Amino acid sequence: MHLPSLISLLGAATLAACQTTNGTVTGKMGDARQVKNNPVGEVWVAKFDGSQGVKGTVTAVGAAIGVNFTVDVTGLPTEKGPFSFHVHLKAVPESGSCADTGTHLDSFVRGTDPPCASAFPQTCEVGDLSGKYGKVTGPTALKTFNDAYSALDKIMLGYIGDRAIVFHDASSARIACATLRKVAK
Ligand SMILES: *[C@@H]1O[C@H](CO)[C@@H](O)[C@H](O)[C@H]1NC(C)=O
Ligand SMILES: *[C@@H]1O[C@H](CO)[C@@H](O)[C@H](O)[C@H]1NC(C)=O
Ligand SMILES: [Cu+2]
Repeated sequence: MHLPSLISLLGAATLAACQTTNGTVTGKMGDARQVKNNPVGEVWVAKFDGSQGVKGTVTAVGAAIGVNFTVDVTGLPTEKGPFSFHVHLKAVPESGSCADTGTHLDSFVRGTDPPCASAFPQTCEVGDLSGKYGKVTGPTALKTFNDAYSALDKIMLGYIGDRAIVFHDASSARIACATLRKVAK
C-alpha cells in the first residue's frame, strides 16, 4: 500500500473512533460493552413503598440488547429536584438505609470524573442511569429508556440484579432507595 492511501485509511479510522467515543475512553476496563444475551422479557422490579416519600416502581425488563427500564414514581419532593437516579452496588439493607447501598455500579471502572456525557453512554458508569438518560422532576415521574449496558445475568459485567436503585435530590442527598428483585414468572 502506498503512503497516501495509508494516511487516508488512518484518517478514516480516527474519524470512526471519534464518532463513537469522541476519542476518549474513560473506563480502566474500556468502554462499557453492550449486553446481547439477557433473558428477553425477564422482569425485575424495585418497589418504592412510600415510606421514604417516594412511591412507585422502577422496572427492568430484559431486551435483545441490554435492559428496558421504566421509572414510574410519585412523591418526589418537587422543590428539591431535579433528581438523579442510579444503580448502586448493594441491596438496601434491612435498616432501609440508602447510605448503605454502596457506590454506583461502575463495572468498567471509570469513576465519576469526568462527568458522564450522555451522547457517549458507553463511557459512563453503567449504573449512572440519569447521567445517560436524563434526570427526572417531581412530584411524579414516568420515563422509559433502553440501557444497552445493563445485564441480568450474574456473571456479566453490568449486572443490576439485587442491587439498589437510589434517587438523589439536587444536593445529591440520597432520598429514596429500593432493591431490584426478580419477579417470578
Ligand atoms: C471528549 O469529551 C470529554 C467529555 O465531554 C472531554 O473532556 C474531552 O476533552 C473530549 N475529547 C476530545 C478528543 O474531544
Ligand atoms: C424494549 O424496548 C424496545 C424499544 O422501545 C422495544 O422495541 C422492545 O420490544 C422492548 N423489549 C421488551 C422485551 O420489552
Ligand atoms: Cu446514586
